[in-house]
Amino acid sequence: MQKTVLAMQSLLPDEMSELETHFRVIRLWKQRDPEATIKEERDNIVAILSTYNATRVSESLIEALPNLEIIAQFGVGVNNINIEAAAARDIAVTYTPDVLTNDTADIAVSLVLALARRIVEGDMFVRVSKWQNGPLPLGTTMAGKTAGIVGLGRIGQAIARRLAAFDMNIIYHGREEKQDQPYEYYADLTEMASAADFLVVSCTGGEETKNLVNYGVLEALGSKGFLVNIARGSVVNEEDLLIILRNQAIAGAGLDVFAAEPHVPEAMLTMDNVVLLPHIGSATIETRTEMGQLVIRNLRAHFEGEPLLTPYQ
Ligand code: 8YV
Repeated sequence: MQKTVLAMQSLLPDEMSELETHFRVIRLWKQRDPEATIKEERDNIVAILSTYNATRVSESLIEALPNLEIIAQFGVGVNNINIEAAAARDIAVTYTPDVLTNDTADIAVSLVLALARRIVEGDMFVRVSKWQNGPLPLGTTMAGKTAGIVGLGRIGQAIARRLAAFDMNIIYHGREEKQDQPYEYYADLTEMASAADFLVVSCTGGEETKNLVNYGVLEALGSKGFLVNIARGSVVNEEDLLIILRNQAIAGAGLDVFAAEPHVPEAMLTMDNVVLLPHIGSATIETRTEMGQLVIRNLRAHFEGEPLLTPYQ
């Protein structure tokens, strides 16, 4: 008999079909009464397919599923999963690192470019025929400027390599200095923000980094500084950011992530000094295909008694 997977969100159609050749899949988002479905299926569900913006894998959900063996996350950030509750029950957790690193780093660089060179503003400027009345205000040179990376993990390093290729100076902040990295380390985030022209947030989300980038950090970035966030909305204090942007205490912000997606603070929608994206770091056909494949391979490996491909921790 096929094992039952509780899916919180769909994979791409091909991967979803492939998943269904190996497992019985319950699409939770399609259920009229998701809670009732979970109760009815509680003994059957042995795996969860989860993702950052769907039903959370909370302690109570984990407790409600006595036969749960594995949680396979579609994504690299796992802050939607109660990892401690899973560990306490010895439930395996897998995720999809590496395959999305390049695409996510590309989005960070796109936001740096968009802000520095007024790309989105320029496009609008042409479309609404403002060009006829004079030139777009000047942008900012990237070469020679300093990018301060918050979180020099896999994605942070890929961003650093890309921005270094634009002749930018790279510095970083994180929990600890990385001996194998050539960039200057700042133990203090506010100090790094003072030294940076672009503050690029690429650390993990969750309680540990909640509101890490606050008023003081943004103020230190200064009126010529730009903020880019491709990590999690929770890392930046959104209220502080709104005040700072309103007062033009920084030059601008490029955001792919928000505190309560898909909600974007109303005030941001009319600001000229922001570039807003709908969380598209990993959103390419190639990467989402690879992420889906990795989810399937991890699930299969678990139930076939093989080592997991990408276990979390
Ligand atoms: C999402 C992400 O997982 O990997 C992450 O942590 O935030 C994204 O890649 C993706 O959008 C799927 O929902």
